[in-house]
Amino acid sequence: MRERLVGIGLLLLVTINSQAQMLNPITPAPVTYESLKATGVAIQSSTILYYPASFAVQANYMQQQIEQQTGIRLQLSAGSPSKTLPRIILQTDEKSITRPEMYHISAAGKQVIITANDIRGFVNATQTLLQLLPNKKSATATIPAVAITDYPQFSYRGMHLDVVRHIFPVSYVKKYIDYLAFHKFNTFHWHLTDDQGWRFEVKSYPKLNSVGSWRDSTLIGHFKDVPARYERKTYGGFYTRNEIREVIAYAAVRGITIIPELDIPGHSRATIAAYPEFSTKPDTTWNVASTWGMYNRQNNVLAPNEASFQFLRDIFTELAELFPSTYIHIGGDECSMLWWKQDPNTQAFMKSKNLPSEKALETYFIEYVAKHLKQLHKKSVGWHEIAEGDLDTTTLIMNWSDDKQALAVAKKGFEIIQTPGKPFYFDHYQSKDPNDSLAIHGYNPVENVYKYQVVPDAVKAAGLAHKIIGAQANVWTEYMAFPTKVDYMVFPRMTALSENLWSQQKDYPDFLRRLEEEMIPRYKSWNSSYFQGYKVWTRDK
Ligand code: TNX
Repeated sequence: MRERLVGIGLLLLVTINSQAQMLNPITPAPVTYESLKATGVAIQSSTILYYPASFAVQANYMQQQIEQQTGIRLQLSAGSPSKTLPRIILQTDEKSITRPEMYHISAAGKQVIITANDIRGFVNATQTLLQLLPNKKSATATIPAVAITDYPQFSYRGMHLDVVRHIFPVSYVKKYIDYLAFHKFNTFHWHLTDDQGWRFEVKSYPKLNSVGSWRDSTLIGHFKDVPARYERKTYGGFYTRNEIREVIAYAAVRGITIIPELDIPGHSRATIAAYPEFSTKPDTTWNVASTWGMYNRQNNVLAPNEASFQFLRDIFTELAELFPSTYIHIGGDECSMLWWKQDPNTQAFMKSKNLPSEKALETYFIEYVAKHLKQLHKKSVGWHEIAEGDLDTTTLIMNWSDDKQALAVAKKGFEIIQTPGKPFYFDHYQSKDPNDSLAIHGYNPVENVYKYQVVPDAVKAAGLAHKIIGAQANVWTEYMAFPTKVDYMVFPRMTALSENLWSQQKDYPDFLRRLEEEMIPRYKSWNSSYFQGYKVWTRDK
């Protein structure tokens, strides 16, 4: 009898609770979100934020972010919490925090407790806290009574940015990193070199900057337009070593790893413009490319000679010294075989090394650099074209093709980051409106990004699901000349991707509700020119 009464009591409680229940406002959706039957925690400038000394940087970050959003500057204290209320306590706990990047928030009455064990855990909790707080300035603000437990589905959650086809100011690169942190991504893939320019300051080969960082003109319109039109104006630039250090430090506070990419042995036109001796025709004066879609159209490959290999050792050493990331991206995509086929010296080199094909020569280049990086205690990442030959399977593979390719690479033993052109290329259109702003081609609406299955069925069926460690979207900037255009192309797709990668439970209608109610106002407060037609341009159109 007593048990039955308790049962009824519980039922009542649940009903009352669900009446008072606040729908989850957080994106990406947390693992558990429980709205508590209690009063929320009102914070103001006298509220103290207590933190463990080892997470001082993240406590500062949290203080700064809350102030930026609400105008309330919390007091910081590294000491053990006094009895003064209200208070926010950051703490670590080996028992309840069982995995990387995990956090727990409980807020009720006069106290918020945030538990995490690593930098990313506290950074992730900060983003959730920001979404619990009102997005406006006031003297006091209330954090609703909640209990949240949260951790990511995939360990690699990345966004890429091509700063070659167009370069963006350091201030925007930082803003982009803020976008990533807000969406609980953990990796920024910085595409620093390509045919159209060299974008980081180098000590050992100064002409990479004085020559390779600049092009004399830039294509106007689509690269397939006939006739092609150009803006005849010098365009370019590069990030100084100090600027790069500044960006790395900025990202580190936010738990974001930066993987820099230096794309070889193709996509090297800017390199051979600066140093023709690394090309298959050393007597040629090459220009830095001013058009896009170079594959098989213009010579842009490194030649396999001693000068080139010395260059690769030096330049990757510089890169590895500058960037703390364990992983360095060495490119390897779209390497045209044509120029190697036509060059007698390259053919002689292949013969001397017993390389049966140009494809094998490409693998030779990649292996050469991967081995060098290993000596520098770095690991390599490359586009899926490199997953051939005897390449060491510690190299991480980014698959920009389809599910079949993912399966083939997984079968070879590699770990994979999924970046399929469909739907994770954010340089593709997100509408079929003929008046939409110029993009590369294709149709990748936000719904496709949300619903794409990162681990394809075929990979699961082969028992290789564990080989897929996560995914990323790529932002190639041929048709994005300004930050406003980048914002337009990435939002709301970046938000959809973040939930696809973070959350186990997906619910598209609920995502759209949060997008409308919570995220669009955020985009606006970031002054972001997001794509507005996301509800019209769905998967079926
Ligand atoms: C292919 S996919 C590229 C980029 C282009 C992009 C345009 C890959 C690794 N390389 O160089 O910018 O297509 O969508």
